[in-house]
Amino acid sequence: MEEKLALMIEAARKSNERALAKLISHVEDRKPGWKDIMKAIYAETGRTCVIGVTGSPGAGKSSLVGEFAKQLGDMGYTIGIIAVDPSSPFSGGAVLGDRIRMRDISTYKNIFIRSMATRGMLGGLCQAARDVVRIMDFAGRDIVIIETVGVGQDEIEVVSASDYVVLVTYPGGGDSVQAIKAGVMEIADIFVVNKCDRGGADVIVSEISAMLDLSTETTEEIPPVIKVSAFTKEGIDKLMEILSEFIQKKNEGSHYQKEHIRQEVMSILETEMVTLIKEKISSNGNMEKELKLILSGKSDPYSVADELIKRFAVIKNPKQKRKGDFQ
Ligand SMILES: Nc1nc2c(ncn2[C@@H]2O[C@H](COP(=O)(O)OP(=O)(O)OP(=O)(O)O)[C@@H](O)[C@H]2O)c(=O)[nH]1
Ligand SMILES: [Mg+2]
Repeated sequence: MEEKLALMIEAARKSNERALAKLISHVEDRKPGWKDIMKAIYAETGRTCVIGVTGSPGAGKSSLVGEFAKQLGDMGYTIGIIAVDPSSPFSGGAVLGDRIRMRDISTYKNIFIRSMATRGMLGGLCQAARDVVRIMDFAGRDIVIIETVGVGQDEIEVVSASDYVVLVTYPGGGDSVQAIKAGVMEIADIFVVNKCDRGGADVIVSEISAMLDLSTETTEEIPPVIKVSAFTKEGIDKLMEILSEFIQKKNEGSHYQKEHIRQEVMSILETEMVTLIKEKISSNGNMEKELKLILSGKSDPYSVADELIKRFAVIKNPKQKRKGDFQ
């Protein structure tokens, strides 16, 4: 490994925030040596408790994350926050709002904040988030909180890779309970109804509880549903109590671990395979020959895809490599 990278790792190990930020950028941008960094730090990770916070836009996720990050910081934990920005042009205002709210807490010495775009993440958003979590973990963050708007499949995947998932909703958010995306409901470990200072929260709490009663198997534990207000701080104590239990449980060993690792290896494989095949294709005439065959009616996209997979991704006998096979 390059000496510069080794030095960066060494400084991040000692919790140097500049080195931590640089290391994250290096890996996020997939600069040369990124994988060596991840390999080098892996053995020293796995300690951090990862809390995913998701929910409808404007539910108060950032306000709540700010609140419990401060409290956890005061309890002596070091915190990393990953704010996954909705990079859609429609939510430009929300991103700015996030930054302002996040700025309030970024002056806390125990809190390190990192924003992440949802688009254009090399290697996929979920893997990028996992990598950032892991680097923060290596740099000694006890707790990493990931905030995402629970709208896209990618984002659901991001939170599902967390140890615990907090789902935030609020009264007045339209058809709030119906708005909870299928797929998020199942992965939530706690349901938080925010903005209870406004009224109407009890109705949402009962609706969610009724829904959980119906959908949860009798052998499963029903996740808690609590109402809070990031403004008046009502219910925040209860929320902190539950989060502390999560953190405690994580320290005793997470049952998700094996499944998470399986998913991670699959996701790394998927992106690496696609990258490799793309490279092979572009250095082998960029499919010009095959495209001509399709255009002239002599082949079709399905057969070409099959043929390219055979040619570039399947090594039948590694000793007899053909030209164009993976090296
Ligand atoms: N009345 C009331 N308003 C709140 C509460 N918490 C947050 N808000 C307001 O709700 C709006 C959205 O809050 P955010 O914390 O940015 O919500 P978010 O879920 O992070 O929003 P996005 O990241 O844009 O999806 C802001 O105007 C907050 O001031 C609360 O407990 N009560
Ligand atoms: Mg937010």
